[in-house]
Amino acid sequence: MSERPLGDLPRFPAATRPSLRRSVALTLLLVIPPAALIVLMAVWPPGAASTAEGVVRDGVREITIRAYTWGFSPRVVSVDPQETVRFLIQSEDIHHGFAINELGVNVQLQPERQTRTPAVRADLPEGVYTIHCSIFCGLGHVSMKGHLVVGQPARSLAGLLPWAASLAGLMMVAGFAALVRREGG
Ligand SMILES: [Cu+2]
Repeated sequence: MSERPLGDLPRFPAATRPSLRRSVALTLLLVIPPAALIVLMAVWPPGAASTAEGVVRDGVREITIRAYTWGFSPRVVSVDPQETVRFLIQSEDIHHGFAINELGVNVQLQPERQTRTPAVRADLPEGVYTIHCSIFCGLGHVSMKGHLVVGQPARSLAGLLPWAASLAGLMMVAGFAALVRREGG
């Protein structure tokens, strides 16, 4: 083996195969944990465990929510169809917004203060609606979201779409990274 002339050394395949195997392993290592996390979050939203109950006062259910950089707690709020609700939102830090387009709710939250929305009736078809921050509050602003669940909607495939898209995006980035590594060495 050590007697083999230099000219016989397999150059290209020997040089690329181990590095390809390494980059595939690295890619899997980088992709699997976040992908598992995305799938987990899609099928089992952690916020669902802490759905807000609220207190009924004069026929209006008052639901208390904390807003912070960058999220809402609880992340999921469930109401009954046609129920009248009011949100009491406490900003834990800076200016945020609290908006549910379908209910016509959009309030500004003052830093470290509680803001009450008007009482609104959940006159909506059963389903999942987005709660979002409506005031730009930095890097994570676009991800500052929650869900309003009206009634008991069946879990729809459409709800999984954003997660599937995230997963696809992650795979593309990983694939590209593997390709670059392969090209590079
Ligand atoms: Cu924001």
